[in-house]
Amino acid sequence: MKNRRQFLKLSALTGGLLFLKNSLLAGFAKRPKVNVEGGIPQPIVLSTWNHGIAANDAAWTILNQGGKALDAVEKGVRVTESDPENRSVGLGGLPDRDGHVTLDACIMDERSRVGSVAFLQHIENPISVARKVMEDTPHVMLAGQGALAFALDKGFEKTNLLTDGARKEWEVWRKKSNYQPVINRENHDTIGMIGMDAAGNLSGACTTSGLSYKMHGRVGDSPIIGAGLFVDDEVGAATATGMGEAVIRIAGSHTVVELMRQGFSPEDACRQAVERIMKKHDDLTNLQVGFIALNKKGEHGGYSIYGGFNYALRTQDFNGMVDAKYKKEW
Ligand code: SD4
Repeated sequence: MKNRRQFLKLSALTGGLLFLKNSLLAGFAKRPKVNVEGGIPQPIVLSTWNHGIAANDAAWTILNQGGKALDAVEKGVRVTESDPENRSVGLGGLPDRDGHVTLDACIMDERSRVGSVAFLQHIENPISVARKVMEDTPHVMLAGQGALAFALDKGFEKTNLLTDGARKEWEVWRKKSNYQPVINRENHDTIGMIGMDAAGNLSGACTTSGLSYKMHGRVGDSPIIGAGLFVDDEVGAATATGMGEAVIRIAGSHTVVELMRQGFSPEDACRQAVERIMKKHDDLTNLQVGFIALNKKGEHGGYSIYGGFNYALRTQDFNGMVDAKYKKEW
């Protein structure tokens, strides 16, 4: 008993020192640091859909070694971006209606630094370009040709992102379609990843090839800070998947974080954002939207309009999928 008390005291002391160091380092001396397990931050990472398992593995390798959440989320989602079998992110993503693969991505850290790229072509890992925008420019967002020129200038390689598989699917669509882009109901969507590191810092990343067969030039929620992703290190982090147009209309991820600030649990915050979207749409046919969220205590949750949405979770004790709650059956 005595030993346990000593251990707890020591843990509290170590946690306190860590807290002080990080606060000073980040320049936010008054920022509250609330974490699980006796005041010691516990790393955690969660990401949308089944492909999040492999992405979380990469992120976990960093978090488990005491690395930064920012590095973890970037490295994590790169796995999905580089997976040619994934039809809605990076390489192998389905193209727009004219056959061009165009990518959107953004990243945000515990100091509310942000970087984003939209309508970017020919670059396999847009999330890393977004990070470069954040770190190497005075701007937040680069789009289209300018984003591509910036990426090439930074040494990213020009790549053909339209794989044979994706091209064949697009050709089939083109033959039978009257231009009706429909959100993918299967478990292979945009990846949004949010995580907390051992210093208790939160970061997030979101990356996608967007709505398949969209109009050329269309940009969704995923590169828009506050819509596809939002992190406030005082409160929590959230990210979105599904129909970006609907997410943007309520500034979805920012809404989820603000609801957590008001005291709602991550799941309740996601549910309220989903309900707000539902209220603003008369026709919910094919309108799938899902959010996941994480707060500073390490609590997490997800919620979607339609069932079938899940998220991959990795902590010290758990590595697997969690089914999100939802409003409706397909
Ligand atoms: C978008 N939210 O571009 C993304 C796409 C997505 O499942 O999540 N698809 O609207």
